[in-house]
Amino acid sequence: MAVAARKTKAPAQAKTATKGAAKASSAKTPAEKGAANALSNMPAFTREEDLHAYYEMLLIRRFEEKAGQMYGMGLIGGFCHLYIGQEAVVIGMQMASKDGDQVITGYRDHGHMLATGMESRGVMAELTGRRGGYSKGKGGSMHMFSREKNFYGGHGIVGAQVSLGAGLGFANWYREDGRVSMTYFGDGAANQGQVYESFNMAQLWKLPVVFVIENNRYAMGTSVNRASAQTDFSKRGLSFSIPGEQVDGMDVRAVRAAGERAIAHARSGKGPYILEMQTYRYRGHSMSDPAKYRSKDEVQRMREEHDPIEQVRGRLTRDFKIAEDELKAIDAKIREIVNDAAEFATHDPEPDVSELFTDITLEHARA
Ligand SMILES: Cc1ncc(C[n+]2csc(CCOP(=O)(O)OP(=O)(O)O)c2C)c(N)n1
Ligand SMILES: [Mg+2]
Repeated sequence: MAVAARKTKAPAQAKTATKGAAKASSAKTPAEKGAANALSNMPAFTREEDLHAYYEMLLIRRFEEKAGQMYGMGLIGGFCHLYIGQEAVVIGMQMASKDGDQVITGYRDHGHMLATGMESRGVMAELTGRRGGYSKGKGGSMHMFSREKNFYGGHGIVGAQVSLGAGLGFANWYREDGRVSMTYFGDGAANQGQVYESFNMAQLWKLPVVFVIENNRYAMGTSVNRASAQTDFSKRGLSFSIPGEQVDGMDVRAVRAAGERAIAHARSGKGPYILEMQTYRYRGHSMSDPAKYRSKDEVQRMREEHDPIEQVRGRLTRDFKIAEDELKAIDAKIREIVNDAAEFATHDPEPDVSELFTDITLEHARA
């Protein structure tokens, strides 16, 4: 009933949608875009904003490097998908968002958790299956949540988070609380059927959702060109008149600028918005992937020419004259946080056996 009543209030947005889609058609490849960005009128960051972005992205990078090491040492079991290379996406989006906005993503989720302010200790201890972990050591890498930080997981089923993210948007719209659901998924997930059911409903009801497609060019070992009939993901909402943009996801400034446009659109009641973040993962799909489907040169080129952290570092030293020592101090502080998390995650006890019978549906059925 509330749905019908509120639906009539939502203004038609056909105009905005056509405009956004038309813009997307002229998009360039990430490499071209990276080069163009250097010359174009990219909205500049202040010194403080660049320092903030640097700190936040480096925290994710160092955390993930440590997680990779700990996996190698046998301290982390199961699957472990690292976010190295993609840091600018979630950090730029967080810089564009407001307190209360929600984040939901797939299994490549450690960066999103840290970006929402979840503690390194709790995330690392969950990876090692210890009781101080966010899911008491019972969920692992793909199953962490924090209602306090508005992080809604952590989902191992490809595409599942898209419908759930639309659901978060529905709750926001129903409660009229002004929040926006930022729903992240990959280029591979973008080919899932439920994504389009979610797009349809989100646009029909003008739900405040930003669909962030992290196009890192591969879905496990399959390149985007082999798996997708339409590789311009900003156009994936055309049938539903959802506007979309392609964004240089390696440049945190481009991400924040696009994030601000998309979030403003969603928050103002105009409905969902799609952002295709053109990004790249440096590591394999998961820790068990030797990544033989791509050349070492390709990875090396992305690292050397487009690294999101190096871009900010360059601006800090060149434009803001930040001394090397100051950057080293930031790095040292981050290493301390990450080492502390690793130490905690190594020595915290495993959950008690009795925990096998808590947090399960049966518990509530009995009560
Ligand atoms: C429904 C479902 N199908 C298949 C899988 C196996 N699987 C796990 S990750 C993945 C690839 C997804 O790639 P993408 O969406 O591009 O995300 P990325 O790993 O690149 O971040 C697949 C097929 C799964 N987990 N769930
Ligand atoms: Mg992918």
